[in-house]
Amino acid sequence: MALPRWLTKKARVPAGQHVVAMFPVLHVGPVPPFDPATWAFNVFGLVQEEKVWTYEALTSGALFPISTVKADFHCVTSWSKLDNVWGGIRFVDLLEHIDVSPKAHYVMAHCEYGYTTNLPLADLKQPQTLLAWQHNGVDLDPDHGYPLRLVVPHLYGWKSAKWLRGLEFMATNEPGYWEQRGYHVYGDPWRQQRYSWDC
Ligand SMILES: Nc1nc2c(c(=O)[nH]1)N[C@H]1C(S)=C(S)[C@@H](COP(=O)(O)O)O[C@H]1N2
Ligand SMILES: [Mo]
Repeated sequence: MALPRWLTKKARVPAGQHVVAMFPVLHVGPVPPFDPATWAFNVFGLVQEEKVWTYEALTSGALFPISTVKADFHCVTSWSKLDNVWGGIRFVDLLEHIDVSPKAHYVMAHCEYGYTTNLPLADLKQPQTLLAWQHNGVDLDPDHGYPLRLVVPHLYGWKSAKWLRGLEFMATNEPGYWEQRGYHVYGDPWRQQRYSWDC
């Protein structure tokens, strides 16, 4: 009988990836400043009612339960960082407070300075998908996305949008920042979906 994938570290690393010990910082553009007094999280698009939450409302634990998820992280540039413990709120717990139109099947993540990435709603609904502000028990470094980042560990790292400011519900799968520049529209590391021409 084959060993389950999680029993061996080697089996947890997709083809074309290598494990790193440190936590690389990778993004385009500068690291944005954060002012909790003016920061707001916006939910818009195909929803019955648009929502705006303050940082306090989102992260206090009063509206949305705080969860941790342990997961490996795979960047398309070939590094993988194993065993990250992310802290934040699960997308599914956020969804409890959003009246999504039945026409919505995709979501665009919107970040500071215009970075975007597109995801199927079904992938955001996976229990390991978080809106996170902690990594390994401490607040994220601003470099790694503080005050809020998406963590979608089953897809390549560019989908784990840092400095997240909103989610737009959409009927069609519109390409985000890297997807418009040749990256794969879905980005499954287990199928090496790096570029748009990969199956
Ligand atoms: N806003 C924003 N989020 C982003 C990026 C970016 O350029 N801008 N880069 C992505 C890429 S390609 C990767 S691999 C991860 C890296 O996360 P890290 O810097 O915390 O390791 O962030 C993702 N999130
Ligand atoms: Mo990446």
